[in-house]
Amino acid sequence: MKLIGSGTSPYVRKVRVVLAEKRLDYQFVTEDVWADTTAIGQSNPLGKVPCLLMEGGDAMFDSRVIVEYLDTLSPVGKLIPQQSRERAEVKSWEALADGVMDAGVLWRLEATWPGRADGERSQAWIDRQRGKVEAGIAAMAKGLGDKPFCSGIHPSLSDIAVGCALGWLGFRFPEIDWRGRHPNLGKLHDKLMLRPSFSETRPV
Ligand SMILES: N[C@@H](CCC(=O)N[C@@H](CS)C(=O)NCC(=O)O)C(=O)O
Repeated sequence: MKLIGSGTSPYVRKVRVVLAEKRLDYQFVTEDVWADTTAIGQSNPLGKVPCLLMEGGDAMFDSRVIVEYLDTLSPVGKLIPQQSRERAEVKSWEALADGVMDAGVLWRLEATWPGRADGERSQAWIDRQRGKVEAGIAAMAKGLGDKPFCSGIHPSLSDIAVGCALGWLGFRFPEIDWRGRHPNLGKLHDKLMLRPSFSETRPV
């Protein structure tokens, strides 16, 4: 398998962490989807990473589809439970963490995307997305409470998705003090960073 991605994308990191936790071999192919010359459209018509190229060349996206597929490939370290209720809980955590990243990406693009002239940037839109990021962080902190992991008693895709969202916020928006405001999220993130899957994929 080949994973097309970048070292900064939190969605790509989520897939890389899952690949590492599942001990699955793959080749990492970096692609700058923002470059005029990007070839990502040949694999993903949406022009986004992550994109998984399977043996035979078929392409799979997006990150939620990929991680769900990867979890079925090996019984090692099951990350998404089979039982419907528990499964929905983990997928909800992933939706929350991905939603924080989605809003953060929209915020960042509105503020920095070179294709938009300064006069075209909307502070109201930035504030709207920032509100979602802040509300999402608060919801993650409340949902985690004083539990060791987001759902269940073992690390799962919930923790991976939350860890990737927090790591990316720290990378792109260091001014957001989620760690100071929510020590439980800081504790979870520190614990995840002890795992090679996380420490070896920190955003660069
Ligand atoms: N929902 C997608 C989001 C992927 C995404 O937005 N990736 C960004 C990189 S962080 C991207 O490739 N953006 C390029 C673009 O929007 O043109 C997923 O979970 O994979």
